[in-house]
Amino acid sequence: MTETLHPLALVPEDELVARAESDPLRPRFHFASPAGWLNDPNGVSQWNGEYHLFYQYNPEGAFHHRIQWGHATSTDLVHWTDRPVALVPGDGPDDPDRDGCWSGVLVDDGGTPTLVYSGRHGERELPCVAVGSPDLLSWTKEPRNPVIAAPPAEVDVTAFRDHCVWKENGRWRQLVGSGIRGQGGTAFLYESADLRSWELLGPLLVGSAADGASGDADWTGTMWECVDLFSAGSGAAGDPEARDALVFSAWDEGVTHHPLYWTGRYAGDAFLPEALHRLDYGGRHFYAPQSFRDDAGRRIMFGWLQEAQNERAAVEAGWAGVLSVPRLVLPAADGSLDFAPVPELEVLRRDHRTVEPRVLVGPERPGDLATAVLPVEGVQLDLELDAELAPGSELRLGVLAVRAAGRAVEETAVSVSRDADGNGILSLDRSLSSMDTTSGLDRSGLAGPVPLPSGRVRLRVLVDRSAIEVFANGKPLTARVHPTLGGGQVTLGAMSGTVRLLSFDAWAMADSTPDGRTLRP
Ligand code: DQQ
Repeated sequence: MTETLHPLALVPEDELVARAESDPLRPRFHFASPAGWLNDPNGVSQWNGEYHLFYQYNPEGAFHHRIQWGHATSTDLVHWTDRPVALVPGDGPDDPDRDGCWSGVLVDDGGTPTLVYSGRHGERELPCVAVGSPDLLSWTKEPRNPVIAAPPAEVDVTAFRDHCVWKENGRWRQLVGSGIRGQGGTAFLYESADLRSWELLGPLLVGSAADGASGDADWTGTMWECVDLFSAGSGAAGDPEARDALVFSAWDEGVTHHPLYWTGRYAGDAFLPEALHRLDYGGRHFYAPQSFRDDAGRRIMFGWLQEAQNERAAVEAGWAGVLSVPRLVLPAADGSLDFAPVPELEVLRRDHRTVEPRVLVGPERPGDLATAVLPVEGVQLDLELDAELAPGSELRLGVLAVRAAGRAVEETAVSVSRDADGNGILSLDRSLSSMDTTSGLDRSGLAGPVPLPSGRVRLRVLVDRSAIEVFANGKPLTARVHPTLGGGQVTLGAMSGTVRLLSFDAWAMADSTPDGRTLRP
């Protein structure tokens, strides 16, 4: 019998894992699917002490099609074990999820693990429910799916999908991401006694797509994907640092823009916004984040690091998409949120190196180089530095570098600058990060503001082959790069002004995922 392949499935399924595992650009301490396509993190949670990570998965190949729910578990948030696929689209023509099991969450329904997800049928997504066995390894779909039959009547919605579900005063509440045509993104709020029968309470908050332009880094889009409502802080009553946050990913006509969040107050059936913030300066490279509170009371977030290469290149590589490392979400001093890799990640650190404190002085003439190659090298690194920037100075850290005759052949550069007024900017320059001209690489520059109290910056940079996560005083910038030379030099210098390097620590990072995985565990 000849199998009919999806038009994009250039790599036979039995070769996919070998192809993905042999790709030198595949991250080794970030979670990726065994091969094929991965997008949003779903159902992130801790259940009976064990961490669960579900994710949007296509084991047929590195393209988005008839999405399933992959599943992995961990006891330490670092090493993950593949588990059987949790949800696959229904076979029947009328099955509400016959075209995909899209994003959703895991909740504890009186001891029964329960998934709430978006079933896709044709071009429409509707809320569906599945219940799990006590070990969370097999799932049974609710026969009455979809549990909400249609988007709110008399509202012209741009889309209607993705879920945030919680229990409040003994009743379930649910947000479904959406948008009101002609107005902006929104999240519809529902209530239920049993997770099966839902009453619409109304939109929690409606954005305004007319504010700003679609190219703006904080444009809120025409639809809000993957809404996530939580209280950031210790969770203890009366915590003065507590604040509510409504996270969403701004979407417009099929374009995934960037993750944003409102801080403000969730009260009654509404969210009273105080300020809008960019969640990650990498834009679509940290998309569709989802968070949970773990048993220790920490809020932990994962995001999807989209590809910087085109679909053809990803399909040939046999894999696409990787998750961020788990991040702590912390209240920041200015009322926003800060983010940091979970400390558990440090178990992967090897071969500690330091660089002596020194004063870095920018070149006398702009364009000249004042960059030193450090005695640290690798394509899997954890770098931590502390520096003090004088007004008008810029610190530059190059990674994944290959230098010849004092010039970068390939290099990805992280910069922190402080202007004359003391304002800080974190940026990533990918213009020289790859010599590849055939994969349609996204080399756009990425940047955003960082607080620099007294000019001080604590910079943390995680380099994992094609995945880069930067944290500057708690503000993250995530990106993907596709160098061709395999270089791992690290360079440091001042581009202008004077920078005092106070400390620099570097570690090689071990692999967290063994090879030899199977596509359908
Ligand atoms: N991805 C899912 C949707 C969600 C989008 C489909 C965000 O549920 O809206 O794979 O990346």
